[in-house]
Amino acid sequence: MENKDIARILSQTGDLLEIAGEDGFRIRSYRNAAQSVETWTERIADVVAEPDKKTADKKLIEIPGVGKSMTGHLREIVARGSLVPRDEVLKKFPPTILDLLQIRDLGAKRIALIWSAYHAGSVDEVEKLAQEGKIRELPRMGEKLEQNLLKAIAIWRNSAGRYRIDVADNAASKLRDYLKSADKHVRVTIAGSLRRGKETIGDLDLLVTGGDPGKMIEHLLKYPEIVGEVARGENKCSIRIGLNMHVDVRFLKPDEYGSAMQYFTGSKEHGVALRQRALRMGYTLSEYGLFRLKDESRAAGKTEEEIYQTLGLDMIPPELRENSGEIDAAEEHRLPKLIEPGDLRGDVHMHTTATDGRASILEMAQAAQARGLEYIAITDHSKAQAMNSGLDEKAIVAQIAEIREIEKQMPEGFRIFAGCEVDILKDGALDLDDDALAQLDVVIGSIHSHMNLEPEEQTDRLLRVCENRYLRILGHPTGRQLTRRDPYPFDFGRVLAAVAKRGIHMEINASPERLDLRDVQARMCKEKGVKLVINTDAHHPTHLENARFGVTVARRAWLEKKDVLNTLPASKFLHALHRK
Ligand code: DGT
Ligand code: CA
Ligand code: CA
Ligand code: ZN
Repeated sequence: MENKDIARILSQTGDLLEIAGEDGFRIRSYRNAAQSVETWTERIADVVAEPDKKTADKKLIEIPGVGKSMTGHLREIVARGSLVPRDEVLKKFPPTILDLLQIRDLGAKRIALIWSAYHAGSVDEVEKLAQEGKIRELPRMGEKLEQNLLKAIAIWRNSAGRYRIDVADNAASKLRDYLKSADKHVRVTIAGSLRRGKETIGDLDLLVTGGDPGKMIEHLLKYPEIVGEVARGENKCSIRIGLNMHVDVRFLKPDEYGSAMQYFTGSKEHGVALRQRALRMGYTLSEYGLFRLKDESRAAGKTEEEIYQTLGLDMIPPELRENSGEIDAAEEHRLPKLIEPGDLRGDVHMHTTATDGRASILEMAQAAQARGLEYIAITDHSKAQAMNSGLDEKAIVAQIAEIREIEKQMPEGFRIFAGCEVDILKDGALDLDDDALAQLDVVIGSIHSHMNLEPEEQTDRLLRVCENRYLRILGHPTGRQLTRRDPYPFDFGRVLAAVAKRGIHMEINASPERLDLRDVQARMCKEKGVKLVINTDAHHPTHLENARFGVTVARRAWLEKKDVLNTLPASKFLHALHRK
């Protein structure tokens, strides 16, 4: 269990207490603890596991907002995924109340009001109330909120039960390591949508070979993070782990490993197309192997490469297996040589304590250098982001000077560019005057407000900002937040054309909450000759590692190294960024 899982259970407890009308002090104590647990750098599950309870408790009490009784709660959460006060308060409601907490625009206060007025404790019930216009009758709620609520519920239904790629990736790696620890001959491969790098993951699919399936299943069922067994067969076992994530584990014979990997990596559509091709060529392809139709003899199966090769195809990287042209390209030897994480040399979107980041300029630069990068840009918010203490012209000019000084403290050759994530205002103007913009190395324009304009107006706003000669990168261009917020509606094709014409670059924002642009749109950019920049939008040094998720999106978009601007060394990057 990770700190953020623990934090989620604590904040849920606070929310449930609020819905139940408990007193503010208890609610605050859970929320405070949740906040500091979430950002605590040491893994709390590891501290709890230390053999010496006294030293462990001492460490736990160091966490702000954690006192004696809270250390007990932390231990209980790590041990069984809940705590008594949560279980107690949850008894007052139908368990579906937890779903309501996931709906954006709701929150504990509003759920409490809805519950006390209508005794509605599920998404279905609240949706019905909103449709009937009954939510607007409650204090401070109104028709607008009712509409937003209906939209938020639709988004929730679409994404419910799907996990962000970072969450799935972390859970899968841990389970893989655990399975491998059983025996040194065991091989474990992560298959399914996670191997294809999809932006959200429905469930995990793991393939295991080497080792006795019966014994391996026994080992699997002792996994500490298991919360339930779903199904168990001779060569297959499905479990639930952590916060109820479903996992399918399959145990395979070595000579079937390649065909099973091929089958269970998917996508379903790619698999169907490949099996049709096999039939046309006189084979039958299944998870057990590739067999000749005429005499049922085995033609391939041990490795994926050999299957693709026998079918006359170059090896297709998992990220491309969506039946969107990859089979023809593999036949004609024109698959792209996909970009790799190690190709990135810089990261030019990140925040510091000057606005809403949590580390200094120097700390961000040192962390980037330690990760092997050669340059970064500091891009704090502009003044329209008053809530995040956005910088005005004067503050930006001062920060530029500060950056030039701090760059000198870095080892020879490492560059810190001065940038800004400038708000795109409602009318399409940038939020800083030209004098300030002209002094910046990297100007990213992003929309953070007025996301609900009519599509026409939103398109005009974006077209207008593309006319600004200082804009070099369009930041998180569609504004979506995975499982939380749809993109703001606008005409992507028209904006892309304007971006292409003005020599502006599109961002692939690698934050797993965004992944924006998404794969299909990034591929459209490549087709229009627009270069991409893969940025982490880091607010903390640890976020720099999210770059790999951006690379995954880029790979799914068929991008090569040359399609991504920040694969260039620093001076060439800067030059290319400003070329129009
Ligand atoms: P997910 O879990 O919703 O994110 O997506 P996947 O792609 O991981 O789907 P999942 O877990 O249902 O199945 C894993 C792979 O197994 C899938 O990508 C392809 C294969 N597969 C599963 N069911 C079928 C099926 O009915 N037909 C075919 N051709 N392949 C299937
Ligand atoms: Ca899956
Ligand atoms: Ca599955
Ligand atoms: Zn932003």
